[in-house]
Amino acid sequence: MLLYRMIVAVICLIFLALETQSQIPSYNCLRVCAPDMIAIDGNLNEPCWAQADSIRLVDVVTGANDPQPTSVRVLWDSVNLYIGFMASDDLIGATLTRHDTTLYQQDVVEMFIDPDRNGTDYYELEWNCRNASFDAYVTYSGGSAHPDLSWDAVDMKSAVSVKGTVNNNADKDTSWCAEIALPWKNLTEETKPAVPVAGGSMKIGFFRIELRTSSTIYTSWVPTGAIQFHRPDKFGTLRFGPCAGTDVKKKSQINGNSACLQENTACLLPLKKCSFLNGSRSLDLSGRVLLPGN
Ligand SMILES: [Ca+2]
Ligand SMILES: [Ca+2]
Ligand SMILES: [Ca+2]
Repeated sequence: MLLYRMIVAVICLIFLALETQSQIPSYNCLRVCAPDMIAIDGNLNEPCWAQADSIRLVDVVTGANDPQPTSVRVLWDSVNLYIGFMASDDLIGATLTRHDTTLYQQDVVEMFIDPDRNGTDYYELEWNCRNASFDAYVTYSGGSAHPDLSWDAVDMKSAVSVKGTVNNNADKDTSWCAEIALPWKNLTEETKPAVPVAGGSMKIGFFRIELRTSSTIYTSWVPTGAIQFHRPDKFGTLRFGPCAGTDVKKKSQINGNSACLQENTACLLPLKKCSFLNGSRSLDLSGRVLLPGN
């Protein structure tokens, strides 16, 4: 009888673990397949962004939808991780403008990224509507996060656009948008640069803090059940999608085939079969670069 109960308990624990695991979402991150396709100007109007899936943040405690939605899109290439936050907001405001100040005490969007997925150290980055940024290398142990603000993403580029007026409560605003390029070379976790590979993955979290007139709203990609963002076990999975080929150089090198030009302007997979000026390469439907004779 005791053995039977132990077997049942083990089975229940396995199902519980599987269920918990299944609650952690995954994001298929498309690769930007040509250089200089994204201008970091605070506008997500490049065709790449339109093709990227959108994550909607939810209440970090309850998982409920936020009446002022926040969407996050992510892209990658061998140089950068690209992040686009679009934050609906009828009351846009922030007064902090200096780097590494307490941006999290005001309206802010945040990303935590754990390149080696170990859950014991990761990077925390934040941006506000003034394009001020905060970045820290966080060690996590015993359920506590220990941020080191001396770490800076020195080559990170960000830009913000605002539909509305900042720090003017007399009118009704619409939204603000942060567009970011975070170079992999800055993520030297445990002294090893983070190098994404197609088919590989990292752990990542997205968050937002909104100061309302009478409350503060905390949202997250994955609810943690408490007003607590530092839960690396609740980070989602960022999966790196395949690339049409690093051989694809610039739009100007692409043959005048309008379909190909359009596809490559979008710079994402899958691509139609395209010919290039030198006639030596084309792309198949899976986006692979085909060599002559293939
Ligand atoms: Ca842009
Ligand atoms: Ca780590
Ligand atoms: Ca810093």
